[in-house]
Amino acid sequence: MPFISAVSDANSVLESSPTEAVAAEARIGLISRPRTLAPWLFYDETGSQLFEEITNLPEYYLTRAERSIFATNADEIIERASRVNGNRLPPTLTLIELGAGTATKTGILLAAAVCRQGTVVYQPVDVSVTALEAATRNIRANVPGVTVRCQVADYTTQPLPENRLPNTRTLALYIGSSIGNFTPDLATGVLRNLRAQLLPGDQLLLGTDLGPGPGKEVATVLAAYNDAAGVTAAFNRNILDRLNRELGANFNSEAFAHRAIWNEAESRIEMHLASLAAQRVRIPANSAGDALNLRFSPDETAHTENSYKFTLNRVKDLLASASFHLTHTWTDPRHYFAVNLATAI
Ligand code: AVI
Repeated sequence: MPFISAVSDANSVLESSPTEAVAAEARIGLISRPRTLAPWLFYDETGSQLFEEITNLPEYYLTRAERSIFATNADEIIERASRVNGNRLPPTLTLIELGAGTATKTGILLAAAVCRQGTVVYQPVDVSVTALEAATRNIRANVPGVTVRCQVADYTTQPLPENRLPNTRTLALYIGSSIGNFTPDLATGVLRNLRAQLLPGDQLLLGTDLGPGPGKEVATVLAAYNDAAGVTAAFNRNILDRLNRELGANFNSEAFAHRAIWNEAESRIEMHLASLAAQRVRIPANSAGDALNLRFSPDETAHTENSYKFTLNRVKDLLASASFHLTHTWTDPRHYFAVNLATAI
């Protein structure tokens, strides 16, 4: 799951219990100006279900485009990730997935890996136990030959599983454009943290959403975050409902409008919650401090998410900033999305 605040800040917040982390994050974000609410707050049980719904929306092209790239190129992806220089034995790949969720697209890559090497060890890492249970059920039912070893962890702060066998190579999957939910500096930090746990020659498969350009209108990107059925609006407002449920706050989430805007200068979609009127909200005293009495003026916003959109050059530079060398990129026929393979150097 993505986080937007500084990795070091997120560390200290997330090391506490879930409710304490929510209380601390809400306090830090809601007293700052402009107000913010970190996007990891989206993903309680309701938010995770809403996100699953988003991935099936007609406007949310990202999931379909990435899945189609896997469906067309899975064998080549696995072959390239296994490639060696010279005449050494090809390594056996172990697949680790950061922020695996329910692993719906990953089965395509796992099936290709089983086809190539007979069996495969798959290690999904996620903060959500429920998502990992669903991932395990899904992979066990659909891809024979896979040994699933789950790890409940926040991959931005906690170490990845480590039990490497001889002649194995790690293929780390960081797909779904989750990297796009970090500012550029933090994105480099997340990839450096990953790189520090890999060996030279290990591989990273990075999914990135591409920015508007020839054949991809700004309106297409915007619609993905402002769907007609209002699911993304519900996903955004769920942060406020979550603060009510978990902290006893008294937000009226319907009194906040979902706003998605395209920030051209930063090449990102921003999501905000905008107060529809002058209103007061109270969050009772909790582990993070005294009660908070918040006053929202009409149209005052809380910034909830950034979703960066990339050029291929930007992807290459980002990878290089974390000591990965980009070796191949696959895109869908409309050039909406890119799947990038890189080697740890
Ligand atoms: C998880 N992440 C890549 C999604 C995105 O597209 O930035 C989260 C999301 N926010 C609104 N819709 C989907």
